[in-house]
Amino acid sequence: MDDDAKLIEFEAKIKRGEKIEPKDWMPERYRKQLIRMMSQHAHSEIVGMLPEGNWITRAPTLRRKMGLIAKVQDEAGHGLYLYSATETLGIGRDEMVDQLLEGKAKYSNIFNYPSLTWADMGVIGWFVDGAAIVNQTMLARSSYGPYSRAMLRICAEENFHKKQGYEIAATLALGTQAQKEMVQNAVDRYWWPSLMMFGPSDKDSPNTPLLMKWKIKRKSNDDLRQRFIDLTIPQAQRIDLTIPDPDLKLNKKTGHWEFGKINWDEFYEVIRGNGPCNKERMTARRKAHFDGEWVRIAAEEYAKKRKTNHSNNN
Ligand code: FAQ
Repeated sequence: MDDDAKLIEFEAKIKRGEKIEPKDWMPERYRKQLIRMMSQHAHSEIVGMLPEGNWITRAPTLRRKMGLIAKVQDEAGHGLYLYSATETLGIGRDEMVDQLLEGKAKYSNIFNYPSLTWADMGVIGWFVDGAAIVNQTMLARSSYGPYSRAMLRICAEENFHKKQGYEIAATLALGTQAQKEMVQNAVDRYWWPSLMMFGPSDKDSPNTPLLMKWKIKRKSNDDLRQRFIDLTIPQAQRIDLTIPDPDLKLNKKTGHWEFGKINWDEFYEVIRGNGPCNKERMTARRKAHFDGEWVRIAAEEYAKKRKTNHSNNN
């Protein structure tokens, strides 16, 4: 079969709702788009451990500390599934990690904001994991088999994270005046950057048309953002917290919440590397990589030794 015929078969397969698997033929642009998106996603999970990791030693109770440790560990696991899934596309993990450490790779805008108080642990779980679930439930139906399967497992874990976050936020919101002010302040700081997590508006999103054509993405950035807003506002109302948007209005005809203008200049500044914490995050990642060198060497030596023992025994 020539490439044109292969492309027709590839697109027919996607149309029939079948998954594309690593050994199947795929157009180079499909492979490249997946590597771009999945590696960014893997990096986001790993960098995303930093704002919350920062609070493990200061969690207010043992129960909260255990929950937070488990959450941060889950995010590391998500990074590992995603790096492994991306490796099925023919790129090495070392190469992806180098791209991140050299500042050539993107990761989610949201992790370049500081986590200033314990309330941020609640609001990050509620908003950031909440946004991730909305996005990733859609990606669990992605046309690429390894990505969609990784998403199923990740979404199950993110659901716990979101519940844990909302429970922290609700506890503070129903607590003392100082606790209520602390959680409202976290909501004020995290609301708009959380909306930006879904990416630019559809009209300014260069990757969406191709991603949707090949069913890597099943819904557009704006549609997912709207779904997140519609789900989250009643949750905020239930615990008497105010969303910092004076233009929010329920459109009774459509059933959707209309919202104010997103500051896209801020978004582009953050993803260009000029957000409040970009430099701090990359310095922390580089240090962790450098400090972990001996572990990588030991693991490689151990793997080599096991291989030699195995071949000697056979
Ligand atoms: N941040 O054409 P589009 C999590 C870039 S996981 C940074 O619309 P696309 C779990 C985009 O890369 C969060 N950059 O792009 C957790 C592109 O640049 P490029 C991560 C962004 O791919 C919780 C350019 O803008 N989730 O939080 C962002 O169609 C708590 C134009 O954009 C995923 O990665 C952004 N927010 O749509 C972990 C999900 N948005 O590459 C720890 C998978 C856009 O051409 C703690 N990814 N850009 O140079 C996706 O669903 C999509 O890639 C989007 C962007 C929706 C993020």
